[in-house]
Formats: sequence, structure tokens, C-alpha cells
Amino acid sequence: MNRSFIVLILALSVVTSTSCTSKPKTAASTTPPLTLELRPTPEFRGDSARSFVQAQVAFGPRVPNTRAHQACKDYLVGQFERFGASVIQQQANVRAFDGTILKATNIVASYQPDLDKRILLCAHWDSRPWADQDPDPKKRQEPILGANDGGSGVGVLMELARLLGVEAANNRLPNVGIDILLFDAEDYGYPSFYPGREDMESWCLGAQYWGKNPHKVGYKARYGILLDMVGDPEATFYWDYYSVRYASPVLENVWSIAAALGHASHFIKKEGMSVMDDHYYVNTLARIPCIDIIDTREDSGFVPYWHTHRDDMRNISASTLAVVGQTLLQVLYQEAQ
Ligand code: AHN
Ligand code: ZN
Repeated sequence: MNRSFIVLILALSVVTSTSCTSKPKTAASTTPPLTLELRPTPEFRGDSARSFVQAQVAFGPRVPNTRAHQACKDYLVGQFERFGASVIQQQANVRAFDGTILKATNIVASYQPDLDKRILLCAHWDSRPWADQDPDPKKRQEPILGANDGGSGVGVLMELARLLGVEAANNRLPNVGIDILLFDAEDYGYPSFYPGREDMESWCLGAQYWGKNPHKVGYKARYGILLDMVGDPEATFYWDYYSVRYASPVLENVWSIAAALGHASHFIKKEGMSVMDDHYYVNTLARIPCIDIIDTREDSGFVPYWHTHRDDMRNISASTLAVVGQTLLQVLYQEAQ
């Protein structure tokens, strides 16, 4: 009786001690590594974003110093105001590679401008003055529509602003300040047919100006996300070199959130090419860690119609715009908790 009682106690202590020591092991092997808990967000409408791309393209090429450029600027400012944002137009005369002075305007649309904790979302709203990659040499001097290159990123951010406007009206904005920054004169970079030395600083003139002269003194954001060419049905977003170099935790976060939403076929966690884009100056001049969500293809650079006359609405997929927009919304609402 006594002995069996002791055996029972021993057996129990073995069971309890094993279960005690093995508990962390079991937990580690059954719990997936830090799964992300998705938060409820408004529903991003890809068709609405696409209609905002269409509206920009309807102005024609948005080349600095043209009427279409001016008209599109007024349209964008009007829309962001209609969506309840506080809008600042930052005017800048910037010098192009050939000496032309461009009357550029960076547009900043802010939600909850008084909050300290801010996220910066960017795109460029101008379009390229030349189709210098077009297969037809006779058409290379003409400006492009830039539905994808320029239009798509702005379209996504407009739909996001529309949704934030609805949230603001219902007093349920996420608890984070959001700045939508549309850079001008991104795509006035040195054309391939122009003689002389190629100059990387000829790109992103609006971003360079803003990086040296932020729209508000001492402006800071936790991080930035740039959208560029986010409308193609088969868009693939790889990690670009400068994003890795300056903002790799942001890449990790955004690509993980995209994967959790089921978008891993577009957001590919792999290094791609090095892209000289507006985010370079947000990183190096404003010193805000900023990534670029930009469509690049394994081994083949940008989309095949990049800087050609085929960069039109045919390449703009409501579904891809929604993949990007829904990911951004989730990123924002993850910050808000
Ligand atoms: C270059 O790599 C020269 N430009 C990439 C930035 C860009 C141009 N994005 C759209 N158009
Ligand atoms: Zn371009």
C-alpha cells in the first residue's frame, strides 16, 4: 500500500516534471512564428482606384509646364479636399537636365495633421515627356500617358484618401497621422536619345526639392512607402536595393502583411534590382526610412511597355490596385492599435 503510493507519487512527479519541461517545446512547435493578427479595415475598391487612374489619363500626358499638368493638379487637389484631407501645395521651380525650368508642385494631403506618429505614403503624379523606350523611333519624342507609370500609384492613394474621408466623417480614423505625398517632376530624367552623360540626379526633381525643403519644418514620419507602377495584372514587387539598404524592417513588415492577406504571388520576398526613385531622396535627404513598391521583373527590368506609348489603361488591373491598396490599409491599421 505504502510502496504503491510512493510509486504513484513518483509516477505523477515524472508526468508533471516532463509536462513542465516539455511545455515550451510543445508551444514552440505548434504555434507558428509570430502570426500577425489581421485587423478590420475599410474595403479597398479596385474599380474605384482604376477610375481614378482613368481620370488622370483623361487629361493626357501630365508633363510639367503644360496645361494638362496644371489641370490635373487642380483635379487632384480638389479630390483630396473633397476626401477631407488638409492639402498643401508645395511649389518649386526645378531645373531639368537640359536647363529647362519646370514649374513643379508637390501635393501633400494629410489626415490628422496634429498627431506626432505619422506614416508617409508617396507616388509621383507627373508623367514622362518622352516615349524614349518606344519601339517606333518616330514616336520617341512624344509624351506618354503614364497610366501605370505615375497614374497607378496616385490612383491607389486617391482611393485610400476616399476611404479615409469616410472614416473621418464617421469619427473612426485609425490613430495614426497619414500624409499622402504626390511628387512632381519624377519622370523628367535624362532621355536615352539625348547626347551626353547620363545623369541619375536628373530624375525625381520634386522629391529632391521636398527632401531639402519639407512641406513643414522638421517634418518627420515613422517611415514612408512609395508606390510606382502598381497597376499591371501581373505585377511583381521585389525588394529593391535602396529599400533594403535604408528601410529593411519596413520591407519585412509590408511584405509579411501582404502575405497574410494572401498576396504573396505579387509581393515576393526576394531582392530584385536597384531603382533610382523618389524614395532614394526621402531616405537620403529627409532621412525617413522609405521603401519602394515597384513592379520589376525577374531578369528583365521594368514592365515591357515602360516609357512607351503602350503605357495606357489596357495595363491597369483593378485587382492589382486592390492588392496594393488593401495591403496599405492593413499596414496603417496595424500601426493604429
Ligand atoms: C530609373 O531607374 C532610371 N528610373 C526609375 C524611376 C522611375 C522612372 N520610375 C518610373 N519612371
Ligand atoms: Zn517613368
